[in-house]
Amino acid sequence: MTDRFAPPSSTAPALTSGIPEDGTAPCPAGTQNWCGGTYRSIVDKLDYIQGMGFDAIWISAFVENIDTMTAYGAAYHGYWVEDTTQLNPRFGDKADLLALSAELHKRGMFLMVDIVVNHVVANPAPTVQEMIDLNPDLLWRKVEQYHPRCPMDYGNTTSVEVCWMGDDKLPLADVNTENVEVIQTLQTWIHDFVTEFGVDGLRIDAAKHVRPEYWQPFCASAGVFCIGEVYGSDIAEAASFQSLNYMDSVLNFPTYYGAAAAFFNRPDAPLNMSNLVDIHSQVQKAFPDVGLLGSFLGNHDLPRYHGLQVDPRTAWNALVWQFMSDGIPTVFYGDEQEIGGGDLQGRGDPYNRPALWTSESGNYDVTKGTYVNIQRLNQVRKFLIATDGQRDGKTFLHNNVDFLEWNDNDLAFRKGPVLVFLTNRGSPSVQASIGVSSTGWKGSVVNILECNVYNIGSNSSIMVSWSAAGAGGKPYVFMSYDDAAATGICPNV
Ligand code: ABC
Ligand code: CA
Repeated sequence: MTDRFAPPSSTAPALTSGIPEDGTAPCPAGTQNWCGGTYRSIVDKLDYIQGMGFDAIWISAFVENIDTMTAYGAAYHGYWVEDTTQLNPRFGDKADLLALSAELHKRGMFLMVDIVVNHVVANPAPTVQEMIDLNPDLLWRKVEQYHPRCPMDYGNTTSVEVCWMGDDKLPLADVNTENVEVIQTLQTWIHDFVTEFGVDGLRIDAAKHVRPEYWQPFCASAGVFCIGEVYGSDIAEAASFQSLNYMDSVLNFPTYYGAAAAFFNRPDAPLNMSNLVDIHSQVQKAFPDVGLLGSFLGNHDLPRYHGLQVDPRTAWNALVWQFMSDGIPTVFYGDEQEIGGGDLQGRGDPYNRPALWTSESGNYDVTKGTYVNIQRLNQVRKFLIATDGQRDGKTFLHNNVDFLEWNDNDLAFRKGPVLVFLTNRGSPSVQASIGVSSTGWKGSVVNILECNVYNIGSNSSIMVSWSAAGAGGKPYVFMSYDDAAATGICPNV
């Protein structure tokens, strides 16, 4: 989230109105105004991102937004688009965005941008014509370029596609994505934009709110990886975006809900690992390629999991699940600093979007537990991916998670060359263990998370227990001894 991720940069002049003058100005959680982050600020903090091992960033929506106060504050998040074809001057100018793109590519990293096509936001008016007349900056200036206003019924597909999001205080005017002029303008724009700025991927906002056939030619025109936001637990709906070739991929909301149930569900519901196994098994059947799905434990709309009274070891298990299972892991800025924000009813916005440069947000601490855990997991992934073609019949990228043993608390799964053991039992030691036989391994293997060496038992079996003092609730990622040695991660291996 460009406005919130990094403080106003000393390398760029700060905009004035309503923006704190420097990075020390208070911008506490819940602020619905500009905090002043820009593309230059992101450049300043790329070492911090790359230090965790990430090789891509996803920046929030970047086009011209309504720039007056609304019933829900200012458009710091970028989703209240007026004109898709113009850059939002709040985040810098063309040269700044080009500089961000160039700096990423210089580092061998990629740029994904958030695209909002479905709606525009304007000062509300009784009719569409009046809305257009009142708001000279709107790109779409003809009544027929909008769908007639209707309240959205989330249970009805047509309504989801053509009705208006938002509410009476701030309606999100639904663009008529059947209108030929709209279709052509947007296709030309995305092609030119991606080309000019060297964009590598698109995160498509509100993808299910546009008739899905719209996206194939749009993404073809962009010519880059497209990943859609299909918010909800409906597996068939999400999978159709990939199976019917509307776009390459979607953010994996269904498995997110499974992971939430397994690792950090609300305190009123017991944690349930079996639910994750059940949901993700269905996801594997429904999607042609789960390896391309975006996996996540939170985003700018969801409550922060570190705020949900999750045991820290259980949160670590959730992270291991995300990074060692199917898909492309994405991490919402600040989760690496273990910040909270959001409520127990599933609401995140606006408390989940603090400025990261305040002391309550951790101030880019590179020794923070989750920062370091992500670093380790990315190191392991990078090794596995770089050597992926070298193991007969076992690939980390192309073998889907194979669930081996599980109950409501514990899970053992294989993904290509690694064997993972997880639990949601939490930090206190308990009499519990889980084992797998016929692993195909002999001799010893290594838990790459902590560099401890384990002996393989008879029957090629391996077992972990959470009963020893200090061992409560820990995750395990086993690799063959040779693989572990080749990672260079463990001085003792
Ligand atoms: C503002 C204020 C809020 C206020 C709200 C009314 O207005 O900030 O405090 O409550 C942007 C801004 C927001 C802003 C909104 C509206 O615009 O970021 O701050 O909220 O003005 C995307 C983006 C999101 C963005 C928009 C709009 C779209 O990620 O940041 O919001 O450009 C729906 C949409 C989804 C959208 C999301 C916010 O709303 O589908 O595209 N996200 C159900 C529905 C979902 C729905 C979701 C949340 O609720 O199926 O379609 O998402 O409302 C599961 C069920 C699910 C269910 C979930 C909650 O529970 O299986 O179906 O999802 O168990
Ligand atoms: Ca729509």
